[in-house]
Amino acid sequence: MSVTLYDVEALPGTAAASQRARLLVVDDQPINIRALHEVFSADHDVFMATNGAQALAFCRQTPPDLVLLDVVMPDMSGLEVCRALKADAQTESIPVIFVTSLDDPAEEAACWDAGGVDFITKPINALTVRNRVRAHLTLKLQSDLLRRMAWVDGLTGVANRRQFDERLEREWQRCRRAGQPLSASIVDIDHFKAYNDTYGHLAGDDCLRQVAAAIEGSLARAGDLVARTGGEEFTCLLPEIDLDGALTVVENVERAVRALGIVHAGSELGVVTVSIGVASARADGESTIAGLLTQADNGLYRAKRAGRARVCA
Ligand code: GH3
Ligand code: MG
Ligand code: MG
Ligand code: MG
Repeated sequence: MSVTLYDVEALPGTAAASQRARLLVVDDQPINIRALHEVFSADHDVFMATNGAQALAFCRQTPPDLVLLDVVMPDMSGLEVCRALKADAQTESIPVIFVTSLDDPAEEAACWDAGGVDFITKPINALTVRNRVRAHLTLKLQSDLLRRMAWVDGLTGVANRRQFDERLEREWQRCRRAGQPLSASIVDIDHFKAYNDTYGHLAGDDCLRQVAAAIEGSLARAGDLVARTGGEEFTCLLPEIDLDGALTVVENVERAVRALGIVHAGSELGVVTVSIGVASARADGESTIAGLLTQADNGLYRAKRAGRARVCA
């Protein structure tokens, strides 16, 4: 059996471990920060924080690729900082290496328990710390890459079916708890088989990318999601919005795709268009996720029947 290892450096958009990474050094003693800065500044962008609050704020705003974290600090210990990073979905995947002068086994155990990936003692040995950091950066980049391959549609860059299913379940539960509606819409490119037949499969792929970007660009709110859920079919998830609101959003989607002006001789309007079905539900005892999607699909069917390039609820 042969195993294919993906070459991280060969993949577009992926920073390799040999490329500059963003490291955050957290220590209350400037002299310790300086020592690590000296080790890494030639190869990486080194950022500094002298207390826990600063470190957490930095990680939430602009997550670094790795954190080198002191344990003993006056206001908030490194252990607390690490636990806070691991408890937040936004920062949990940032690897934390503890750098400490503590050499007590119980203290070391506490660092591992807090979620650190490594433990380095001071005074630091430049060769050791450089290679440990390199190893953890490589692991981090590889796991980021795997996550991206598992969750993102390779052709268009929007979410894939797996991410969509996972988010749908989560949003359904969240909207149910909040007593909020959840809307969904299915967007299907009109006469796309004819487009491929006339302009070729490569042009078809390019069209899919443009349509995906147009849909994504029309969804304004941070919680909205578009996923490629079929060959030339996209599903939008619109949390906390009722049918009227969802109709407004997807009418914009329909117009945005048409406005791309992608010539399509075999289409009613002479350009690539989409048909959209939309539905909304309250996640209470009566309704189900499957019911919501079936309703959206019925709307899509009606939009096709009514002449395409339109939205139907
Ligand atoms: P309708 O207006 O009724 O939706 O007609 P349609 O031709 O769009 O629908 P149909 O389901 O008959 O054809 C879908 C086409 O989408 C067929 C298939 O070749 C094409 N397609 C699916 N996935 C891809 C892809 O990844 N790239 C390209 N270029 N074409 C794709
Ligand atoms: Mg300290
Ligand atoms: Mg289709
Ligand atoms: Mg179609």
